[in-house]
Amino acid sequence: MRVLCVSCVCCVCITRVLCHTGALDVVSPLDYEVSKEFTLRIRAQDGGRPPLSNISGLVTVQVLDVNDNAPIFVSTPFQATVLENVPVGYSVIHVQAIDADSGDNGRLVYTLLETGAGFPFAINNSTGWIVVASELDREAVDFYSFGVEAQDQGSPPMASSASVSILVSDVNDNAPQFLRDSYQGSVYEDVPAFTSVLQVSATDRDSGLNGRVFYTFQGGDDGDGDFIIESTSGIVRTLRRLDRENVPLYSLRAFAVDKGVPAKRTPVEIQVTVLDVNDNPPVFERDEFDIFVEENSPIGLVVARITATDPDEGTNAQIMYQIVEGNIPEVFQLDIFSGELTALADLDYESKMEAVGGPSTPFAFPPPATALECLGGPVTQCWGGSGPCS
Ligand SMILES: *[C@@H]1O[C@H](CO)[C@@H](O)[C@H](O)[C@H]1NC(C)=O
Ligand SMILES: *[C@@H]1O[C@H](CO)[C@@H](O)[C@H](O)[C@H]1NC(C)=O
Ligand SMILES: *[C@@H]1O[C@H](CO)[C@@H](O)[C@H](O)[C@H]1NC(C)=O
Ligand SMILES: [Ca+2]
Ligand SMILES: [Ca+2]
Ligand SMILES: [Ca+2]
Ligand SMILES: [Ca+2]
Repeated sequence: MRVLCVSCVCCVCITRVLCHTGALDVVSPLDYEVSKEFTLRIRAQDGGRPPLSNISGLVTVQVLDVNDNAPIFVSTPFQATVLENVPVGYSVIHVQAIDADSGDNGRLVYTLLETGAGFPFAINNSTGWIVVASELDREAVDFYSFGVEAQDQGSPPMASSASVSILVSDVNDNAPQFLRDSYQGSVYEDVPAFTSVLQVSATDRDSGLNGRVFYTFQGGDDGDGDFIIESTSGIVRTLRRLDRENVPLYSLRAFAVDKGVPAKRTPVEIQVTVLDVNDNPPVFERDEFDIFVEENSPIGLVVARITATDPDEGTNAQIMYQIVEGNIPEVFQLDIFSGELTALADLDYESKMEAVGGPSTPFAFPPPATALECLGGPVTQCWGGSGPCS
């Protein structure tokens, strides 16, 4: 029996069945992603009269996948923000591509593009999760932009790429840093309150409030309240009158504090030297010196050493002695520097002495000066006696 014609009974219009030969041709494009399988019912008809046919023949056509779809990234571009202190391994962002193919033709492997050695992000090549691979530091790099590629495992493979940007956000991980290890300044003891002495300055590498610095003595040492520090400028000022004779040197301790939460603070040592002003007159040890000279003392003998002290410093404390009253005729000689009082003749005089503190000429130098009486009376009494007066 010869089959005259084989034709398609129940099928979509993708095939053509040729009569006589029964060859099955594809007449329109197949798409595995649309239909993976076709089931065709075939009619066979003979050339008899009447012709007999049989339509029970079933043909199943399996469409095989070929790699004809490239991966497609969804929701590009990818953007993420990550805190700079997240641990290594932290998942930052999921980049995902889809591939309509099946099997290896749709199995995607992700890689990062344009990333050199030491790049702080890595991608899980199967999931597409981008993770932190090494410690981040916003103060070094605060923004990353790179590419990511998804490649299927078809043959030949198809790939597509997308861009990823990651913003590294700040954490208060830097303490303020002073520009110098310590600060030194000096100020005269007589300056008015609120005189500026010096300025300290610190920087903070963080951003925003984490990097905004203010200054304070709180928790440090403000010289028992003798100094203040301006919180924004860092200028150290006197808060009241100083006294070098009381405190010649201040060792202060200030802090630079940022406004992060929690705040970071850095201490710094500040030395303030108080410079002397000639604000103290010399002071005699006593108001009165009673000097007794023995009977047969030779003329020219040092009968006393007058001493005064001056709490000031340097030339402000250099004392010169002079007799200001009562030495007429000249019976005493007072050494201007040593204060040695020498008798030049018989003693029967009231004398007045002055000690002048301060540099340059003792006479022209302005006060303070203290006059002191040296009483000659008792000396006269004792002149002829032996031993102290009674
Ligand atoms: C069609 O062919 C099948 C398989 O050879 C057979 O079993 C069946 O009886 C035939 N049908 C007719 C109507 O001849
Ligand atoms: C990628 O992610 C999968 C699923 O979470 C995990 O099993 C695998 O270990 C990861 N690969 C790497 C290299 O981390
Ligand atoms: C994916 O990553 C794993 C672990 O790093 C590696 O062993 C594997 O070879 C990678 N696969 C491809 C296709 O690169
Ligand atoms: Ca594919
Ligand atoms: Ca900081
Ligand atoms: Ca920081
Ligand atoms: Ca002084």
